[in-house]
Amino acid sequence: MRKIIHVDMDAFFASVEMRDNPALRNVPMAVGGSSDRRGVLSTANYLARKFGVRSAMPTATAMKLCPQLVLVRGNYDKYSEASEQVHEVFLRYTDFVEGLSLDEAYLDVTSCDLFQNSATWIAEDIRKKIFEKTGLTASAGIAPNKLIAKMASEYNKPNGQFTIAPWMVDDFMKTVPVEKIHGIGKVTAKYLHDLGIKTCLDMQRYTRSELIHLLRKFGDALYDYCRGFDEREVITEYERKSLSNESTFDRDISDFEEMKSQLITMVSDLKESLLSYEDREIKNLHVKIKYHDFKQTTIERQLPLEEENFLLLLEERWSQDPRPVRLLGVGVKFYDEICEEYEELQLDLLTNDSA
Ligand code: TTP
Ligand code: MG
Repeated sequence: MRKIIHVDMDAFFASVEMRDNPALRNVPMAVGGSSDRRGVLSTANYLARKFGVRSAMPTATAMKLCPQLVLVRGNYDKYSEASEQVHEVFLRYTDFVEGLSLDEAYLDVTSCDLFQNSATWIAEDIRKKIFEKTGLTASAGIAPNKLIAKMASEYNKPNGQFTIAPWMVDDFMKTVPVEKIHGIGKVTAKYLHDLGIKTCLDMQRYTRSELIHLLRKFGDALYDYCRGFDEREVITEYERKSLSNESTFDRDISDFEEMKSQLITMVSDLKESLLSYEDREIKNLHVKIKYHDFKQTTIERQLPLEEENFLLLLEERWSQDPRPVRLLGVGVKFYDEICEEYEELQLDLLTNDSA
């Protein structure tokens, strides 16, 4: 049985701004683009959320809900710096850290021998150390797997944590609405609701093959997920979804032969890096071209990992727009079965919806 902690920073972008400007601390505020330029919000502090203000909401809508809302322009460098500091804290506890976004990560602390291996205490300590280092609060979910840990981190937000021990999983899952399962977006949720599947308990009444019939490969995963069963490992940075190699040239290159020879060197470096990923199946190859005017284009295709295939992609794309090039990139995407199937499914459902 694993011990997984999901950590999620509270109102992340907004909290960074509040930390750095005391005048923002006791007012409803949000980070985002202004309403006259059709901006949307990245996030809002908890005071603003009381008015119904939310992430991804058009700023104009938010201003109607909360006219006194103070709007702050984002400062991505600051968020990124805070994110790095938080990541450094994680690495004091375990090497098995999977960052999901700037403010969110899974940690596998199964083998962490601090605090008598109590994941609950470890999480308390992580949150304390994050606060000491960054002045920001985080919430955490502690559970036997990623699926449940992510749900649990929302329970006592902000600045709280919640543990779901293995013996609590069965009862807990029965009450969970299906849209809380990671990967079930709005479209799939509506599809399931229309079938009368609202909670995980509703879903548990379906057999594995029925769910596969309804939702293909994702249905197979859901059969397990709705029972709180999730074997996915914490995937470290090292085991990511793609690997690429790119270089910006000292001067723009217009000669195709020169581009080819640069590309050959880059492919050989890429192949060398790929030796550490031998167990991953490659889904496709891509070539990226950035022109002298910074316009860029990427071409990707399912082809065997051969130098000549990268050259083929380069030739095909560059010949469509043969201008001087300032950067070339080559890379591969790894196959991630469940995600792939899920993307296809979302598309299908969307298409069916509009039909
Ligand atoms: P979230 O963790 O979803 O939100 P949050 O940290 O602001 O609030 P919560 O306390 O509920 O976790 O996202 C993290 C950051 O990512 C958020 O601060 C801003 C950014 N973000 C966007 O820019 N656009 C979006 O639509 C969302 C959801 C987040
Ligand atoms: Mg957050």
